[in-house]
Formats: sequence, structure tokens, C-alpha cells
Amino acid sequence: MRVLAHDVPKHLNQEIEIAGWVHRIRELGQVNFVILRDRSGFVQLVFHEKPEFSHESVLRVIGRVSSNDKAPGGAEITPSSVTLLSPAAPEIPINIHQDPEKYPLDALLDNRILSLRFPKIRAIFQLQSAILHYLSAYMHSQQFFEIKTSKLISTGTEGGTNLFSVDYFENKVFLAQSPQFYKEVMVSSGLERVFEISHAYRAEKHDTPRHLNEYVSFDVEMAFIQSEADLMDFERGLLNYVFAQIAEHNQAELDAWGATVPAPGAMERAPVVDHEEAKELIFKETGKKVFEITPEGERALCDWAQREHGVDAVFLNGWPRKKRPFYTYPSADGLRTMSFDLIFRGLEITSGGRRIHELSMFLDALPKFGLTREGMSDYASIFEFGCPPHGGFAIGVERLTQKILGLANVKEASPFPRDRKRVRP
Ligand code: AMO
Repeated sequence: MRVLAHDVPKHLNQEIEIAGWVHRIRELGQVNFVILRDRSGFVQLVFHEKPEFSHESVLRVIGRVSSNDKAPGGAEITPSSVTLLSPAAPEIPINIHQDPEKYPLDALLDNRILSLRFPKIRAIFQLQSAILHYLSAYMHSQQFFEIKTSKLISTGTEGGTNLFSVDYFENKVFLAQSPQFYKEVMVSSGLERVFEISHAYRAEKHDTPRHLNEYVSFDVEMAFIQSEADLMDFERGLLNYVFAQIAEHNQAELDAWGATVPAPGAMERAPVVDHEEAKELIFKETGKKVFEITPEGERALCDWAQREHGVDAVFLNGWPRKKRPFYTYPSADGLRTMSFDLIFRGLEITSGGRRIHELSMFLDALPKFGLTREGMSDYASIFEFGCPPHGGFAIGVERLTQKILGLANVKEASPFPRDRKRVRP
């Protein structure tokens, strides 16, 4: 049975089978060392003859384990049999045994099939898998149902025109910007509490370190809330749980990037700042008067929260109505909304809020956003037949991963990022 590299030291003086990729070959003449890599780590092989395979080839090896303080994990294998399962071409465009940060991001993405092999890059996706697992586990523990809704839609649900169109037989349809409409429908179905993890598509022409044209959206929607305060409280609990699980189970991935998660329970301390007050705070922090919350402003707000509240996160609420989508529940004066963003480590990772659930208020809102009942007839019908007060939020999974690990660009947190110029591999 195959043993994983990190378990090899448990098999001292035994003959075992291992398999993996040739990470590094060091030819010293009399003795040659080969470092083999698998999903768990590295193991050193010792050869007295010249290895007949090149870097990145895939091997199956049977051999005896002996101790060697200088080898990874303090053990090495002297092979008695080596099977070359798959040879690699001798010239490899990037060196997987180097630090990937030696390469510009474009080189890593142009060579994505290989760059995903860097253990440090693989750690990003190992951590992302854990994050997705912890998010779902928490939702199930809170009696939410997981849904999967269509990404092919006939009208936008977020306003704006940033939709990709797709040929659909003789018609044009669009790729969903978010599951907003469907998650509200599923709440009104009587499920009451739903979540979805799926791709969302934004035809935005940005080229920034925070935008992808296809990202993974973790969406939450719940019935019988009173205001956005219930949602912010829920998100505090959710993120505290995710950070605690990461601290307990994913230290290796954090170490790969020299990263840490917020201290246990830290999200309880994240302050809630009103949108107008946030602009004042940004002015005090940066000396710059702002008319909207800029990326620089988001960083300044988090610096302030870290200093004053001991947490690198801020909830912003009280957003003006014209800055939020048509479905957002207005405040009593009709000018602002019961909505919020969460800024974490200087970047917006969440938007959410209470939704309009009364038909008359919904119909009243549509023309303010240049929309009509005819164009929004499916949406309006959610509220025609009895729909509870509800609300929700969405977290960008790549942005959350990016900020946990301290990655410079959100594209690093997507195995196959899509941007304006990149649709391959
Ligand atoms: P919003 O459009 O703010 O809200 O998106 C929610 C969250 O999704 C992530 N996100 C992105 N991540 C990477 N690249 C992008 N281009 C991108 N766009 C958005 C961000 C953002 O905070 N329906 C609402 C959510 C809700 O109210 O439930 C919505 O989609 O982390």
C-alpha cells in the first residue's frame, strides 16, 4: 500500500511504496539525492547511480526507510525498485523547486498547469477547500439548506449592464451576476434559510488586484430577520467559526504564506460604522475628503479598526439608496438602506442587507432604478403571493482566501482566473 511522504518517518527500517513527482535532483557523483513530492510533502530518495528521469516526472518507488537528520522529516528511502509512471519533458518553463514569488504573476498564470504544482501555490487551494468546507459545515449546523441555482438567466438581478451574453438556441441569455433572485425565491418557497456556493459572472472591464470576471460567490439568504443587524451578527458567528477551524486544522497552509487568522472571537469586536461616518473617519485617517468609499479608504478604515477595536475588520451600514441594488430595503426616510458591507483586512469581502418583500414597495422601487414591472415580472411575483421579511449576504470566496493568506492579487486565489484577456487554460 502506498505511504504518503509525511508518514515515511513512521516506517523506519521497513520496505514501503511511495509515489509522486520528482521535485529536485541533486547529483553529487558517488551519491545522488532525489526529493519526491506528493500531496502531503516531500521525501528524500538516495541513489548511487545517476537518476534516469528528469524533474517533474512521476515515479512509483519501493525502498527501505532509514533515518537521516538532514533529510526532510529525518528519514530517507534507498530504492530497490523505481517505476517511471510518466516522464516529464527535460525542459520545464518554470522551476517548481524555486519560490514561486520569483516569477511575475503573469508568468505563473501563463504557465498555470505547471505553476499549480508549486507547494506554496497548492497550499492556497488546499486552504480554499477547507474554507469552503467550514462555510458549509457552519451553515448546515444553523439549519440552512444548500441550493444550486441556474447560472443562465434572462435578465440581470443586480442592476447595471455588466452581464455576459450567451447564445441559447435562437435566443440570447446571460450569465448570472449573482443568485440574488433565486435565493429569494427559495426563501419564499418555505425553506426559509438557504445558502449557495457557485460561480458568479461580472463583465466588468476592470483590471485590478480585487476583481475577477468569474468568481465563487458564497451566498446566504434567511427569512424573518428584522434588519441588517441580524445578518451582521450571523456573519460574525460564521467567520469566527471559519477562522477557528483554520487555526486548528490549517496551520501548514497559513505557514506557507506567513499568515495568521484573527484571534478567537475577534469578529465580535468588528465595529459597525455608518456610511457617512466612515467618510469622516477616512478623512481623519488620510487627510483626504472622499465622496465614496475608495480602496484606499477601505484600508484606512481597517487600520482604524485594528487600532481602536483590535480587529482588522469593519462593517459599514446605512448605505445611500442610489449606491445599492433595487431590491435593497430602504430606511424609514427612503434615502438610505438597511444594507451593509464587511471590509476585512482592507478589502470589501461581503455585501448584504435586508430585501424589499412587500409588492407595493418593490413596484415603487423599480422605476427609481430604470426598471419596469414587465421586465421584472418573475421577481415581482415572489412578493405577490406572501413572502416573509428576509435578507442575506454574499462573500467572495477568492477575496476571503486572498485576505486570509495575504495574497497581493485576487487572481492568485483562483486556480483558473478569468480576466479581460485571460480565458485559458
Ligand atoms: P456584490 O456585487 O457586492 O453583492 O458581491 C458580493 C461579494 O462578492 C465578491 N465580488 C467579487 N469578487 C471578485 N471579483 C469580482 N468582480 C467581484 N464582485 C463581487 C465581493 C463582494 O463583496 N447580491 C449581492 C449580495 C447580497 O446582497 O446577498 C451581491 O452580489 O466579495
